[in-house]
Amino acid sequence: MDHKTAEEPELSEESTWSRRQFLWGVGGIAAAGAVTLFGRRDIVTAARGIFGSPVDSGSIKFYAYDYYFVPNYMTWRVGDYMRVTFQNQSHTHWHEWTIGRHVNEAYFQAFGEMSADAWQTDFWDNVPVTLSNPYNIDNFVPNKAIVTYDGPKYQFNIESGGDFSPTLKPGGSLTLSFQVPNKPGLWDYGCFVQQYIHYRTGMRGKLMILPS
Ligand SMILES: [Cu+2]
Repeated sequence: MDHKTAEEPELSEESTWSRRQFLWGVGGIAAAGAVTLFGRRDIVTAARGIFGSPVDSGSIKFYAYDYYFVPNYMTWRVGDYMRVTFQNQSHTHWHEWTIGRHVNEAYFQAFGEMSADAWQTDFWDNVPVTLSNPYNIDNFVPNKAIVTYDGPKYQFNIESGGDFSPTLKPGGSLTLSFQVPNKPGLWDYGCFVQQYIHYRTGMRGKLMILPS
């Protein structure tokens, strides 16, 4: 699908997807278009670099920008303990972090009754994870993860529906601590804010999980 022409209909459509209450931020659409090429190049880089990349473990930082992730590929190993601090570096935009397989591409063109599930398989299903240090959390959807909250629950703005996803306001951050589950292989991650525009313009990456 040609993403440049495909964006056009969405510009004239009002968002009807309200689950996460995402805002069509001022200038957000134009900015999303402007970074399209950069996003594409990042994907190519990710595909090249994913094999043989160093294995992350322990404490790592994971950043959201407009509209890409740093890093845009990661390698984890089954059984390793991870403490990922997810931080939204944008001053203007909300961003989320989801991990899964098989993006529901039909929704790229969907309006109205659009499901909030971006992935057919959610990586976090049945995965124990502890959330801590919430700051400027817009909402958090646990889906089927086994979540422990470090601190008062209201700070996490827990919602239901859709994939496991912390969504951070501009400048927000959150730490996710977990043991890499026995789900080896290649996974994708992405941000589906603003009806997939973030994802389509480059806000995605690859996660390789090595067997233990
Ligand atoms: Cu985003």
